[in-house]
Amino acid sequence: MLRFLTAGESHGKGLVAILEGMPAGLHLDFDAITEQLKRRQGGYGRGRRMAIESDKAEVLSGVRAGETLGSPISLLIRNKDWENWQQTMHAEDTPPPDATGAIRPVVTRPRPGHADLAGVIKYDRTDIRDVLERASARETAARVAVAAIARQLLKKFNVNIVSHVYRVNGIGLDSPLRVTYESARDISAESALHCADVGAEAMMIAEIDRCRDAGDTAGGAFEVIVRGLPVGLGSYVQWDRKLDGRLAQAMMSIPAIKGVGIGIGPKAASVPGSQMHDEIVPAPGRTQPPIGVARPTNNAGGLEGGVTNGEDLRVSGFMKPIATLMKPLRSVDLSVMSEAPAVIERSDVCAISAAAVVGEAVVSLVLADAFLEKFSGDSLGEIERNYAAATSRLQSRFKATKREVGSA
Ligand code: EPS
Repeated sequence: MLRFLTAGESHGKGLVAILEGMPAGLHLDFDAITEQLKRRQGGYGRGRRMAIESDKAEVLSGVRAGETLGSPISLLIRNKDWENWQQTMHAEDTPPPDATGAIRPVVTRPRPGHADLAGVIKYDRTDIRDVLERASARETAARVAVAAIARQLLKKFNVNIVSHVYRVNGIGLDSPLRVTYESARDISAESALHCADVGAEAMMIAEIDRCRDAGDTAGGAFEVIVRGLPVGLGSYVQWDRKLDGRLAQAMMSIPAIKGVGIGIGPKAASVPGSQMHDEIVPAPGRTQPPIGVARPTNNAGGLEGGVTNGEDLRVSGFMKPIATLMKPLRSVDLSVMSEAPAVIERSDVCAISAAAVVGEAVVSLVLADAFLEKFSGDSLGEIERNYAAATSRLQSRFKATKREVGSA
């Protein structure tokens, strides 16, 4: 079982994560972890915080001389912004004598759409800062870091994960299925929004500008596409083993994600069966995976019965607009219980590009877990042997079927 926990406040010393269940013997590419963290920080519409940070994960345990040991891998991402917050965010009773930064006032006016109100009531706090610091999407940096390790395991088995942003508010492409794996893979790292369609991207950027000028915020939609998955990850035999359910839980745990789609997604409710289901045709030469059949369409998004079926996995995420508005919505000042505008915290206008990178991350973690379930082993070598045995079993099975059909 692959599992992880994260900790850390947005303006505390840093974020930490522990990843357990990675096999021993995986050679880690540290630059690839930094690369994923950098991708998460980018995208048109991000706020000033991202100009302060240049996220990098220090590996504290579980790796020796570049190779995983099978023991828990712990990571630390330091917050550069900590030096501006020590007087406000110190863990000690009183700020240490050398504490830097300003003393910030207590936050008492909850933002509609953020965890502020529910959080202060649930945890019985008076300062909303005690809630927003952990509810902040800054936490996703820790998930991206552990997922960067999970995706290195998947890559060893030729599983590749890409994403694309296809909508900002109501503007953009009507369906993510119009974008191929190849065109999502080939989007430049420098692209402003990581959209596969340059014309649509220009309109989406204009929408973000419009929102910024109006003191408003934007949400959007993205899709994660995974190529190279073996058939048979997940299972239909029990509710909590269905891979679509596991992916949905992971995607919905990303801050501000309000909906998840697999393949055609919610549109599945609006088309007849003849237009929904992906016909099965013979493909005797197919090697990736070697199952002897193919699908001309992929509305199912690579999953049937909660099990991977050999087609690209396609998972989309729908993000609500950021909850901090520069032209704030009505709220209540909880210190005096009278109407007041919601607090304005530094924030992003739109974080859809970052959400897409986080989407890739959570999908990687679910898939690595399901992969280890199927081909389990304590070392990479053991997993490789299990994987090779399963592949050769498929090859011989579908070769045999072809011969039988031919001789009939
Ligand atoms: C974020 C860090 C935060 C925000 C954003 C995401 O930094 P700060 O609060 O210092 O500006 O930019 O968080 C939110 C939008 C939110 O609502 O919490 C990050 O690292 O992704």
